[in-house]
Amino acid sequence: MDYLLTEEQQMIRDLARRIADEKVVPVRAELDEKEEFPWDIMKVLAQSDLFGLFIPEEYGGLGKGSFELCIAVEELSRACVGVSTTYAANALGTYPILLHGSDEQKKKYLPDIAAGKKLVAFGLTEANAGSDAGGIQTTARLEGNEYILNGTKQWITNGGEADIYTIIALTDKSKGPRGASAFVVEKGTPGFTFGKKENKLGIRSSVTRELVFDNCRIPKDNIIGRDGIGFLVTMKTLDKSRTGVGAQGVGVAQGAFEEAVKFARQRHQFGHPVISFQAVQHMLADMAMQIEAARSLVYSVARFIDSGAKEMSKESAMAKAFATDVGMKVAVDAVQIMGGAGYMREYPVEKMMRDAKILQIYEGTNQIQRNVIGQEIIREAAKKK
Ligand code: COS
Repeated sequence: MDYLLTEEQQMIRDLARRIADEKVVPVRAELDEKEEFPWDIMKVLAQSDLFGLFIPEEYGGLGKGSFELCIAVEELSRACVGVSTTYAANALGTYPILLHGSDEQKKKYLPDIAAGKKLVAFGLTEANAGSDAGGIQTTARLEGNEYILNGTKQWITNGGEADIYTIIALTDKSKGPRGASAFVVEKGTPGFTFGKKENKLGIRSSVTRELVFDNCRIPKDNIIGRDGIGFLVTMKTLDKSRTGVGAQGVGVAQGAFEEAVKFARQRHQFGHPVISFQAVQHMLADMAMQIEAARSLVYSVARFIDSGAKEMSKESAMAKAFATDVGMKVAVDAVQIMGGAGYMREYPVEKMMRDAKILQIYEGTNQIQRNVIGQEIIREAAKKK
């Protein structure tokens, strides 16, 4: 389908696809097997200016929006969701600074992020605060000109590899979520260390690690926005980033679909290529329809966000849930079409299936997305009354 990309958007797609085909596809199985962080690929993305896509020109970026970021994320995901997660989580971690940071913070951090010199991670989740993001326990106590952080963040993408961390912590425990604030914490700050590295089902080249804060002192000025708006910063950040997770769903679905078509043309059974059987054609037809529907939704929502929309929770949640459910379904169906071969490590679809699962879980499970959509439906209905 023609999505009427501008010449520039098409160039971004071509660039990201070339990097995916030439640099990611040849190494993805090995990165997955060895759980190796894709630094070499990150360097190529940096040299190609793709880290600066969504960062304003005044801070050294290309000044593009969610749409262009989604295109790049989709193309990388078509090759490897482990790699695209590393890249997309960088944007997730940057959004708090971009959306609520001071001009000084933007000047200090964004140029290095745009140049791909420094990688970012977002630290919200804790052992007892996953879907219930308001239940975090990490604290930040103000003492003189410093905040002192204590607590442990769990399952943090890019943990240990990133240089810059945007961290959500409670400045006033008695207020619950309304007592949360957001901070920038730099790697190497005394009292900030890295704990357990997770061994995962999929996205194994993406690193997932604990962040441990033990009387970690950071300058008072590292607060993002003001005291008490940490939950809002979190929600606005997730509203912006969830469409990108949807783009990952579209990308992995596209990658798995292409593998299934290629295989079904080559594989002969009963004297015919299996693609000639209607049972297989119908599966491929459903996959193709679902991919175009997911892509259309993700692109529409990304364009809506870039139009300057202030409220996008419902739309972002729809794009995330729909497109990642499609990503999972199409990856499973690709394995099914390829049969025994699909199940083997020799072919890429078993990895795509393992990778796709996380998309239905992280940045808010798809059940939480449906909660967000449901709450908005109720709000809209109440307004009309
Ligand atoms: N934008 C602005 N404000 C928002 C918001 C949004 N998108 N979503 C919620 N809020 C506000 C609410 O308006 C409410 O404000 P008041 O206290 O002033 O009324 C406050 O935040 C709490 O909202 P709510 O009552 O809906 O929160 P819950 O405790 O029920 O938690 C959340 C629901 C939003 C936390 C849950 O739906 C969610 O998104 N969980 C997943 C978190 C997640 O993605 N974790 C993974 C992150 S790792 S990358």
